[in-house]
Amino acid sequence: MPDSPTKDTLFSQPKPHLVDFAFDEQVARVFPDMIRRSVPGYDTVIAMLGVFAHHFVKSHTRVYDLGCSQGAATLALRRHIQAPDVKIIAVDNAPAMIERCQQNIAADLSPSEVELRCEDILLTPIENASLVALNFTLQFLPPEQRDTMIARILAGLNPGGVLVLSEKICFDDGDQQSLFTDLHHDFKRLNGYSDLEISQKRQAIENVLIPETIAQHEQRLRRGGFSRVHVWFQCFNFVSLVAVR
Ligand code: GEK
Repeated sequence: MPDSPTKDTLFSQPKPHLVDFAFDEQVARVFPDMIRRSVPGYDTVIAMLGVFAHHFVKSHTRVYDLGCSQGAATLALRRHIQAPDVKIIAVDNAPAMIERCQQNIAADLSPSEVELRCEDILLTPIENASLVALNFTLQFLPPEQRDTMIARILAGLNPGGVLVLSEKICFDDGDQQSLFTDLHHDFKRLNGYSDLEISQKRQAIENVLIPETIAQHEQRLRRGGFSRVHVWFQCFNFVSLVAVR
């Protein structure tokens, strides 16, 4: 049977010249399949965003989904916001992602208003926020811009507001790094990716996605001024942290 047009086969053929990974039309077309088959725990993290929304989102505030892609996190948040007069601001700088996000939001009937913005998240004004989601997006910002991003989020969060930060991570301990990398690649293999796909994707993304350790994330969040910082989820080399202002 031929592959479905939305199955991720982008790296299945040998590529003589690998270019850096970009969130273009080709990637956007297969993105929902790609992220589920590539990020262990992705569906759990998305589902639990609904629990964070239920717990933290207050009436008359804003919720931000920074690096929203096609709106999976936005929709999980929106479906569990019970407070009235909440506006969700979903931001991505890839037009091909925002276009699909727009269609997905339009097909959802939850009451909270959603504003979509196609821009760099470093430029998004953040204010009166009760929840900010940075779901696998900070990892794509140049490391020297990450402190600024976190400081902007903290400044825009109301007291008691929360940042949910999900990231691919690396480890100081070489044995742990190689074991968790192997387990991640096994996860991808079991999801149908070939060794060629795994190695070509790895090369294409290595200059674009720069992971940090859990300690680096925790230190940045504490240094920024968050009062409580906890890891609430980890699956191999992927984590999600909750940071309360
Ligand atoms: C999800 N959160 O499904 N400004 C705006 N968007 C950016 C920037 C930037 N500077 N850098 C990267 N992006 C989503 C998954 S994907 C994760 C997030 C992944 C966007 C980029 O265009 C892409 O859509 C998203 O961040 C990262 O819950 O592909 O591993």
